[in-house]
Amino acid sequence: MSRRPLPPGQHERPHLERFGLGWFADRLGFDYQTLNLEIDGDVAKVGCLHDLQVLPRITQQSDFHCVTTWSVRDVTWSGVRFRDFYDFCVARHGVAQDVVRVVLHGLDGYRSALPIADLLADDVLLADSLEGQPLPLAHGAPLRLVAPAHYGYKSVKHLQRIEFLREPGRYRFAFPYPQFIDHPRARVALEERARWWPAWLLRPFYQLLAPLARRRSRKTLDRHTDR
Ligand SMILES: Nc1nc2c(c(=O)[nH]1)N[C@H]1C(S)=C(S)[C@@H](COP(=O)(O)O)O[C@H]1N2
Ligand SMILES: [Mo]
Repeated sequence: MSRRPLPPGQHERPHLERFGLGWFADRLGFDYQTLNLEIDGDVAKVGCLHDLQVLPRITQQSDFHCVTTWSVRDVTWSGVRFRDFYDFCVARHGVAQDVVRVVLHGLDGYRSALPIADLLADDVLLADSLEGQPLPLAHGAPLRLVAPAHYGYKSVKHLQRIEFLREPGRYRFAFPYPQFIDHPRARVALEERARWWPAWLLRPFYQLLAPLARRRSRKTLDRHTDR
C-alpha cells in the first residue's frame, strides 16, 4: 500500500469506523433506504432528487482524515462528482450565479458547509457506495459527501438537503456545537482544524475526545439493523 506521509498531526488507523459528533450519534431513526435530496437556497426552482442515475458514476480511492487526529488510507468510494451534480443543479434548478457557499444537511440534524469553489474540486464526491458495497447506515446511507482534502466533519453523512447560498452569513454550524469548531474550509494540508484556535492546542484535546465519540457512535449503531 501507499506510504505517502500523513498530513501534519495525524496518525493512522486501520479502517473506517463510524464516527461523529455525540449529539447526533443517537439520531439514527430516519429512513436511510430512499434518497430524498432537497435542493434549495438561492435557486430559481426548489426541487428534490431521488436517484443519481442521471449523472456519470465514478469510483475513487482517497485517504480520510478526521479532525480528532485519526486517518484511514485508501478508502474506496463510488458515486458522482459533486461538480457534475452542481452542473445538473444549475441546469435543472437554476442555481444563482453568485453562490459562494453550500450547506450540507444530514438526516440526523448535523450540518456543515464548504465554499462552492472547494466542492467543485476533482475529488469531491456524493458517494452511495463504500468498498464496492452499497453505502451502509454506519457510513452515511443513503448518500454522503466525500471531500478528501478537508477534515471529515465536512463530509456530511445521510444527506437530506443541499442548500446553495449567496451570503455565507446565513449559515450556522450544527447546533448545539460552537461555531468556532467549524473552520470555513478545514483544509487538512494546512491543518485548519478550527477557527482562531491553533492546531497544536486542539490536537491533544481532540485526541482525548476521539475514543469517547467512537464508543458512542458504535453503541448507538448496534441498536440499528444494517451495518
Ligand atoms: N450526518 C453526519 N455527518 C457526519 C458526522 C455526523 O455526526 N453526522 N460526523 C462527521 C465526522 S466528525 C467524521 S470524522 C465523519 C466520519 O465518517 P464515518 O462515520 O464514515 O467514519 O463523518 C462526518 N459527517
Ligand atoms: Mo471527525
